Amino acid sequence: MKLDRITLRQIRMPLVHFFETSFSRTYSRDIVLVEAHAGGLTGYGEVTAGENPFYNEEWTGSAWLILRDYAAPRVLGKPLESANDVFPLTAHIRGHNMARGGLETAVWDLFARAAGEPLWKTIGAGARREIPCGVSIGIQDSVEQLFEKIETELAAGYQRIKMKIKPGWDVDVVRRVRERFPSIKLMADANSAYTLADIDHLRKLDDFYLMMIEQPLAHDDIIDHATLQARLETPICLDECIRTAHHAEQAIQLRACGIINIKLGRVGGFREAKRVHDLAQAASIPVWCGGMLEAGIGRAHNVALATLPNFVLPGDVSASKRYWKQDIITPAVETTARGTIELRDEPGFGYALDHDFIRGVTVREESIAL
Ligand code: OSB
Ligand code: MG
Repeated sequence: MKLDRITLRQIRMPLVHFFETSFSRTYSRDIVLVEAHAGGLTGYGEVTAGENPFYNEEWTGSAWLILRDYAAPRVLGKPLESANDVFPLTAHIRGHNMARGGLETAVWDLFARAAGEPLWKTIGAGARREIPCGVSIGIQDSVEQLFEKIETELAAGYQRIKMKIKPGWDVDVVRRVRERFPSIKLMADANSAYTLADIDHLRKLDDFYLMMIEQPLAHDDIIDHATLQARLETPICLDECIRTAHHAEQAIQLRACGIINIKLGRVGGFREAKRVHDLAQAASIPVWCGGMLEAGIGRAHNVALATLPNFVLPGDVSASKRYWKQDIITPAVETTARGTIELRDEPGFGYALDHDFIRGVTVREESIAL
């Protein structure tokens, strides 16, 4: 197969509720969608970069330029035996994994559609028919608001609660949540808000039998996490700093974490995500699928990924309606009363695109052709 055209489309959609992490508060998303065209067929990908370079170095604007000027020209017209060939074609680009991943995942979807099979099958997954779901709840204006959100999500059936923490919204808030909800599966995500100077403070979180503490230290550090893990009972889960399978290897070797959050964009797509998955599985490190406030395409890709066998913990992949008044796919992604998302068997990522709606939320569009 050869791609004859790649279309980039930036959509803008307000979130139903703002989402606050230790690095910023987001009210509205600007998302780059990638369409990979070959011989009349189209595959769809979604870039998971945020609106600002605060989670990692990428943002909507950088992803657009990397895709247009570097990634698309390297893949267009090249003979592709399988979607596995895309990752190496863009590997000369340093970093920018989310931009590269937007195109890579579109080509996986394209190959699935060409084969008339669901994406989960094309990527070699499908170890379960439904994926266990948790939710990620942002920093709120008050602890009462946080309690309310947790109540709502538990009532909806979600299997675990992740709460965002930052200095000033951490030990005391976690203590109150734990007192109020003594038996829920609970975890905290710091998005790199601490340093080793905070070891004694972070150790206080050991009192609350959290499932894990996600990315407490620097976004680009593995070694300090190993130092911290040796002093913490609670397992550390790495997110930001696992950008390649090699990073996963090093983190495992150094005992920097007990758990890994895998995000498709952060590692550049399905090929590298599967390598991280396989390495973690071989080392008995469980993984789960992270989220980046995706619209429907990215969400559906996450569902497919999370059916690989070692995705044994509930992830951050949840129902479309938690994010969007209307999603770009139909039906919207929904959860069962048991807090799962069921796998679909349609060719490709499994949902239909709402093209009219997508056109209505598009703020720019550009095609790169041979
Ligand atoms: O660290 O997992 C994170 C959202 C944006 C950037 C980083 C993160 C998150 C989330 C939200 O936690 C997960 C989701 O609900 O999509
Ligand atoms: Mg995280």
